Amino acid sequence: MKPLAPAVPAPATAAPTEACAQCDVYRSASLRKLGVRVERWDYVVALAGNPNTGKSTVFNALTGLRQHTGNWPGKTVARAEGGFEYQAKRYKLVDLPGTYSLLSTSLDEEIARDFLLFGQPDVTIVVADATRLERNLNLVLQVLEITDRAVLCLNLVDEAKRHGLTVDERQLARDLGVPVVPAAARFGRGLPELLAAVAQVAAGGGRGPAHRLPEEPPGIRSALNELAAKIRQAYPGLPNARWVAMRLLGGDDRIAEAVRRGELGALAARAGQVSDGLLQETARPVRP
Ligand SMILES: Nc1nc2c(ncn2[C@@H]2O[C@H](COP(=O)(O)OP(=O)(O)OP(=O)(O)O)[C@@H](O)[C@H]2O)c(=O)[nH]1
Ligand SMILES: [Mg+2]
Repeated sequence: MKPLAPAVPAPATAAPTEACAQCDVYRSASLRKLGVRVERWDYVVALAGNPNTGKSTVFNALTGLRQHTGNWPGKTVARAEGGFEYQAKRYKLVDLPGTYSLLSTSLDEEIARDFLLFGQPDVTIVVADATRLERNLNLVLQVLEITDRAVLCLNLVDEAKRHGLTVDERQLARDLGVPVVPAAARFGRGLPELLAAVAQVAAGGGRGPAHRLPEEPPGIRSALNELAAKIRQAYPGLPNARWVAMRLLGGDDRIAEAVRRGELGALAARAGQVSDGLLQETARPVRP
């Protein structure tokens, strides 16, 4: 019997070249939205940022889920989780409530702060509003005190352009020591570059010297140094002892409790394992 249609020759496939990795089409094609199916993952990625900056818009675009988005702040009140696969790695993405700071003065701030500190995401994407960069940088700097495994997603660049604002993202990346990706998430712009930057940081690259807040006031310097030294002694390997000391001096009950209950010990152990390369050696397998 004759075939109904002539056989279509298989398309010629060539191995991707180095140039392919720079191409948006190639990069987007390696994204697979996993919705809520994230039982196994290689990396955990947190989405943090001020309210109303487009975190859930980025979350939806990458996972294919439909977190509520809208034109007023405070829509995301608890953390939402979803997943995506990119260049053969599986990522669990956690959408955090919008916060102006991580000083834990409200439930939202506590949820976001606790996740960044105790959840120890492999990468934190801070979504910032390019039209209100100065205000947004407050949170960015606080996040960088906790972790340098971060990517700044400079969102709403379409709005910024409408207002005649441009941001020198290269200079900003140099100043902060983390990748900065301009984006207009509502229109899908910048997302391929964001994925590439996240993958790079997840794999341990992409960062310069971490930005740290300028010198603290001399009045508290010696107390801070003394306390930080004790914390380092008690929890060798803890990546942000100075930040913990600062919070303790600021009377942060949550951190004091974490020190008392030994929760910081678990963090230090994991940080130590990572730096020893133990987790990498076991291929960061895919946690349960
Ligand atoms: N013009 C423009 N609007 C955007 C962009 N990204 C998101 N938005 C819009 O901004 C509004 C807020 O977006 P969300 O994704 O809900 O912001 P969010 O950061 O999750 O907000 P909270 O959960 O309240 O913190 C929505 O109306 C989005 O459609 C963008 O790049 N450009
Ligand atoms: Mg949201």
